[in-house]
Amino acid sequence: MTIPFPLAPAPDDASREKGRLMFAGPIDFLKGVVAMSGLPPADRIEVCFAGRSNVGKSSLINALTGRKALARASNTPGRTQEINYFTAGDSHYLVDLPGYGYAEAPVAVVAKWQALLKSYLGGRQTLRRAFVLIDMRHGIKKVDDEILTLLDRSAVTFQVVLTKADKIKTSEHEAILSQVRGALQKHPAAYPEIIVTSSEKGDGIETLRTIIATMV
Ligand SMILES: Nc1nc2c(ncn2[C@@H]2O[C@H](COP(=O)(O)OP(=O)(O)OP(=O)(O)O)[C@@H](O)[C@H]2O)c(=O)[nH]1
Ligand SMILES: [Mg+2]
Repeated sequence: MTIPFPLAPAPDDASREKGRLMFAGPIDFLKGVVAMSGLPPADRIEVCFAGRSNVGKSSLINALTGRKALARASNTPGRTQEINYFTAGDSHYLVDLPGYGYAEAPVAVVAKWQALLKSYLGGRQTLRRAFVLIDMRHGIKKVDDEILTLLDRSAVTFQVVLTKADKIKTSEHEAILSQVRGALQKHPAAYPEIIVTSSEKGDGIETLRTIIATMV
């Protein structure tokens, strides 16, 4: 029997080298966007990092680029409140998104950035893939599922990236993976491979670099 939604395989040497080169090259902060009208020209491959507040989006971008503070990461949920664009060479945009499912900030502020997040996820034509980050300790929750449904409706391919793998025991991985696989079954826009990562320890980072760099 084939497992639905297997783990992404380890990259071969040539692809890994492509990933390494791209992320060793220039990666720069371009701009923070607060309205759809502020998006940069849609002239290259774009991937974004979406997920609940505090799931580790900004930390993952820092791990990918090997820089501690390129994207602002913090223990305070709701740290990223704008759509932050980074350029990787001149071929890709990497996009750090505000988190969803965060209720502690003033209602009007949250509503504004959530609306922007939804417009972006549903309306950016050159968005090639949305990486949806899921905390490996928690699996897919209702708020995540709502975002996945939005991505289905907008026909945006999304790939699940499990984060903070270092925070749970390896023996607990399978149970979480089966919960995630079960939840993905009903999402036609789900890319059929899952990536397990730890920004802290480096797990999965090379694989994710390769996936981004070899995307055409
Ligand atoms: N142990 C461990 N901690 C992590 C990992 N990734 C992120 N964290 C921690 O989780 C917290 C939140 O990380 P961020 O990267 O700021 O999360 P975010 O998703 O960008 O959060 P918002 O911008 O608020 O939506 C920080 O304290 C990070 O150090 C990981 O792989 N392992
Ligand atoms: Mg962030």
